[in-house]
Amino acid sequence: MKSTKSNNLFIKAKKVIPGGVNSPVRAFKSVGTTPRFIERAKAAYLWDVDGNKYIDYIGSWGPMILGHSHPSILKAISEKAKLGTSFGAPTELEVKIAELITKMVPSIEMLRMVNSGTEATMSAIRLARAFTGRDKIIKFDGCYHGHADSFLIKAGSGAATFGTPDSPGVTKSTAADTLNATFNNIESVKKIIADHKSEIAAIIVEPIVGNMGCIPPKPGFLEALRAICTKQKIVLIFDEVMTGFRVSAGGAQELYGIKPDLTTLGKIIGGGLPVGAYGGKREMMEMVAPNGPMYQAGTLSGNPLAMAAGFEMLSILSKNKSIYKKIERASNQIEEGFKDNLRKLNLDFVVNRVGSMFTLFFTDKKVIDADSARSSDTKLFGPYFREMLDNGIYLPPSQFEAVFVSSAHTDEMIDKTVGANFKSLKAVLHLMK
Ligand code: KE4
Repeated sequence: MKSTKSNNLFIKAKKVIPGGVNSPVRAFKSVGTTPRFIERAKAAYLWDVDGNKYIDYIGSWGPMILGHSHPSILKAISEKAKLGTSFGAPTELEVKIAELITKMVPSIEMLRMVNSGTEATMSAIRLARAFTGRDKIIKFDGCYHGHADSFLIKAGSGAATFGTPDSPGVTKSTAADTLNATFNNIESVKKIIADHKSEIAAIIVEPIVGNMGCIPPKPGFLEALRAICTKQKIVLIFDEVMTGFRVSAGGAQELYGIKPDLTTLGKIIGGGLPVGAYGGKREMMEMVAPNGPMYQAGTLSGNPLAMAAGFEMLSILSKNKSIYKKIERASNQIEEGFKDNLRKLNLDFVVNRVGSMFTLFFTDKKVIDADSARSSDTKLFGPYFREMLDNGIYLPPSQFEAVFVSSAHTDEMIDKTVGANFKSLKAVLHLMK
């Protein structure tokens, strides 16, 4: 596939944008090829500026569960745009989408709209700190909650439970308030709580991890988190920016029947436009300004165009639960096809899947946490990614991201994808250790 125009654009982009992209993962840094500059998208297809066509499994990193350029979402945006784009004042649609979300996700009694998942998670931990009067938070090694300082903290070395900054510019004092536990390891959580009695404001978790690649919770893990938080009066925050409305209409909390205290949302909630939200128990949310003392604000929060896209997306999902059955069937077809290919090639790589989120890990270890995910052969992932791209399959350009299937992925596309997977694995076999 030629990529002349993308290559030329990338050269120009790197002169005026850091790394040539407006979000790092888009730079294809870990897969050793030039990012494709996308011109347009429709259903499950993308076309790049060189005219190449791809079956898309990124879906804008989650929002495109109904496929791209969905007619009624485009219509909702264009109709709303005729009435103006932003007022900086309350609108009826904000009330309607908030009411719809509180119906779809019953643990959310009240919510506040923001403009990204990062804003949602940073606001949620501020609220948890305000509500409890405590400073520290527990996150899980390998989970990603956006780029706020409190989250860019990697696990301390060895037994140290104190985190260390995972990026220059994050201060040591900020890092001291973020403690890293191990996903799927409840003992690691108990140890941190024992070491930091009554200092912990919140535990924030991706209930199904997408940011180490897809890692499901072990049976009982989320239940144990819920029990510990209830007992210790720690705020349990489910970061459902990725899983919200993705794995079911009520998110991971509906799938696993767990009620968090606060939930953060993003991606699908905006129907492809910039929207995040945080919400949960009324007694907590009432603390948010202007009702209460916890400050949080945003010029474009609840923006009419974004609300129009999000309300249409959520309305479709809430009224047509059969969409989830359709996506489940398609995702299962891909998973079984990939596993068939692995058997034929005598490879024991791991496929983790929950609903329409899945990851093929280039490792033979069960992937249950950050360490096991990191045992993947990332040197092999790059050539595999490039083979798939050349076969017209557009995967997330990192071993540590989830693949997303939409309701627009057809049987024909899935057959092509499974076929490309076999060809690509075969092509890189010689590189395997
Ligand atoms: P945003 O600020 O990117 O809207 O959301 C941050 C965020 C928070 N929580 C979870 C569970 C998330 O997955 C994300 C963002 N996800 C990444 C993809 N893994 C966004 C892609 C990117 O950074 O460009």
